[in-house]
Amino acid sequence: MTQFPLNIIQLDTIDSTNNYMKALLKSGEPLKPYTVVCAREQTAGRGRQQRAWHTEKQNSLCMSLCVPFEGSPSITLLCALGVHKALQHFCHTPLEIKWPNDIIAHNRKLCGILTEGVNGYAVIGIGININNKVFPSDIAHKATSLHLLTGDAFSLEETAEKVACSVFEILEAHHGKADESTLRLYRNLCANIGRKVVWQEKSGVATDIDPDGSLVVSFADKEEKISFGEVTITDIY
Ligand code: BTX
Repeated sequence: MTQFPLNIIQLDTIDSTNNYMKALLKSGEPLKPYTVVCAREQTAGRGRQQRAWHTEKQNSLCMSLCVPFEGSPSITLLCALGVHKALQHFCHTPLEIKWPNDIIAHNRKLCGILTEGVNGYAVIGIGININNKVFPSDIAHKATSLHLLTGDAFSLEETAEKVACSVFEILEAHHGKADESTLRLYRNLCANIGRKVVWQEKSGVATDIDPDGSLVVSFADKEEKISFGEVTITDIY
């Protein structure tokens, strides 16, 4: 894996590393290349649609990085592939991607990614359960961690560096846009494909990933390309 000269801003406690990165970008201060914001503790971590993201001091990794946004929504798929590649090095359990960008193992969420746009940049927030042993009751049935998967303890710093380098590597190699080779890789890792899914209370079967990054779902009446909203896989969380 390519080593990038990361500029890591290590924070102790922050509301959200994505908020911190967005404020940096809005301030107009030039950012050093390969800047990564990491926090030991996040007090108001966010998922998509303003859902809460749970983190635990010392055990959870919360980090944000940013890249100039070239305009393709498929950047989200590339980020998921970059994180997947880095995390798969740490465990033997086959990891999958739940569209668009959860990393899952045994049908449980190991990592969530929140991509937001600001001032021509994509801010990519990555939350990974690393050394967590237990989770709050509302997510206990759907969360897992690298520790629970392997029995090992991991360095948050080392994991952050590997994940950041892997994401920068794939984004640079493909100019922030999924191409045929990355789409093929994504389809092979995507947990949705071939399974029953529900979107906006309609059931269907996910059949493909479109080059623009949307999920193709075959419903009883027609096929649709889904680019937003929550898609639930029927038999998992
Ligand atoms: P999401 O909206 O797909 O997932 C959020 C949902 O996942 C929650 O509603 C809850 O059910 C479940 N959940 C919450 N915390 C966890 C967890 N630790 N493990 C497993 N499941 C959980 C996913 O959003 C995107 C998350 C991005 C988080 C990063 S952390 C760094 C950056 N800063 C920030 O505020 N957000 C990002």
